[in-house]
Parts: sequence; C-alpha cells; structure tokens
Amino acid sequence: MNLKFARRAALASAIMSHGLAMPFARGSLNIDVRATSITGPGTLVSSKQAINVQVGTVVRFDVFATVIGTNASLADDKFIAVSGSFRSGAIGTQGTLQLDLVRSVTDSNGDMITPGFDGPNSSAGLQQNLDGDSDLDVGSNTDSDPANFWCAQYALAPEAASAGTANPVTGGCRIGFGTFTVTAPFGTAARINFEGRNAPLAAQYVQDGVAIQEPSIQGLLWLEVRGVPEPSILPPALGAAITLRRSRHRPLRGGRPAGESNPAPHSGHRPGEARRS
Ligand SMILES: [Ca+2]
Ligand SMILES: [Ca+2]
Ligand SMILES: [Ca+2]
Repeated sequence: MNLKFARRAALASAIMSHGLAMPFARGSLNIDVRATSITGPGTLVSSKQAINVQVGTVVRFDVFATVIGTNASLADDKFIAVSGSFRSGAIGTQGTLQLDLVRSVTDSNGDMITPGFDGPNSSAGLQQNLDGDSDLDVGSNTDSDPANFWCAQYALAPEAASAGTANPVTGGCRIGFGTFTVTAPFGTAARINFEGRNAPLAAQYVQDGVAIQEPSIQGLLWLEVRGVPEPSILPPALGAAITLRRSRHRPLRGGRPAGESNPAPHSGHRPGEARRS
C-alpha cells in the first residue's frame, strides 16, 4: 500500500467512524471545524456532532488547518494563510455563527512570545447571512474582494507554521475558534463548515517543502448540530387502531394480561394524553 493510498484510507476510516457522508478530498490544505464544548441544553456526541440542542444553546468549536503531504515527512507540511467563509447551511437547525482567530501572545514590552494567526491581512470576518436562510454566517459571497472574508494569516508570514498531519480531521495547527448559538432548533441538522474562496491567493501553505498558492476549498467534514426532533403526531386512523387494540387487552376483574409488567407510577398525566389547561 503506497503512502498516499494509506492516508486516504485513514481519512476514509476517520470519516466513516462519524457515520456521516462527506465530500471527497480535493486539496491538500483542509480547514477543519471541531466542536470543543457546549453550554445549555444538548449533548456533544463528538467533535463533529452535537444533538438535542435548544434555543440559546452555544456550541464552541476550534478551527484547525491541516496540510496533507505526499512524502513520509510531516515536518515539511506547513500553513501560512487562508481566506474563506463559515456557513451553517441553508437547511436544518439555525443559529448565529461568530468566528475569531488564535491571537499572538506578546510580553509587556510588546515583543512576541507566541506567534498567532492574526497577521496583517487577518480578519475575524463579517457576520451576515450568506445562504438564503435567516441566520448569520461569517464571510462573503464576493470571491473577487478579500473584504469581509474570515482570514487567518500566520503572524510571521511568509514564514510558515507546522500543520502536517496524516489525517485531515485530527492534528494540524489550531488557527481560530468560534461559536454557533442556536436560534431555531429543528430536527434536521445544521452542517457548519468552512467554505472556500475562489481567489488565487486564498490558500497559502507548504506541502512537502514546496510553497503553494491556490483558491481555498470547502472543509472535508462538517460539524453537525441537531435540534430536538418534533414529537411525532399519529394519524387519526392509526390512533383509533391503537385504542381498539388496548380495549381488547383490557384485563378482567382487575387482573393484568399475562406477561404485562407492573405499570410505572405516573403523575396523573398519561403518556400521549394532551394536558388540558
Ligand atoms: Ca443556517
Ligand atoms: Ca445563513
Ligand atoms: Ca510532507
């Protein structure tokens, strides 16, 4: 098995473990969104899935840059800059996206201790609705103009930061972070992902020691955020059939049908019975 095939196999395995379909790999720089924590109702199932969120739930996530090379070394695969947008998708649970960048750390003299991704061209991006639903995304739909796009640029550019990895949805270099605050929790999921910008300098990185400049592309695997599903409503005919079935099982002289266990104590409100106000 050659190395390139092995890496694609590792990617496929990682993707399959999420149980999600995915767009196929098209490039060597992947911008990956990974959930880190959740505040409010809901459960973080993995770095790629949050479920049962409700209005006001905040899902926090990191943004990683990963560079996939073709040789045996990960040390010669590095990140310089990327420009693009983040969307929550036009279908499913809605919410407000907000993005930021990993900032440089300086000492009291203003000297850089740890370079971040807030270089001169960087931008946290503009919050606006990019995809036709009513919620706020981050970035722009005007590829020809760098304004309003989210842009992470290594503070020491044109030097590059280590970002080599064998799997585009693990490892790499943390370049930004953000939040998705739920405004409309539908039973269908929002798919939060990085969206590429079709401009010649939108992605700048080093692969196997070679500097590359090209348009940026959509992230390989989105973060899925799903609301509480709507309760199902039985059609009248089915409801009548269930009522009839129950009447046939009505116990005689206070006994219960064989094999039926003790009913759980209830609070005076039977399951399926609508409360009356
Ligand atoms: Ca949306
Ligand atoms: Ca939107
Ligand atoms: Ca390499």
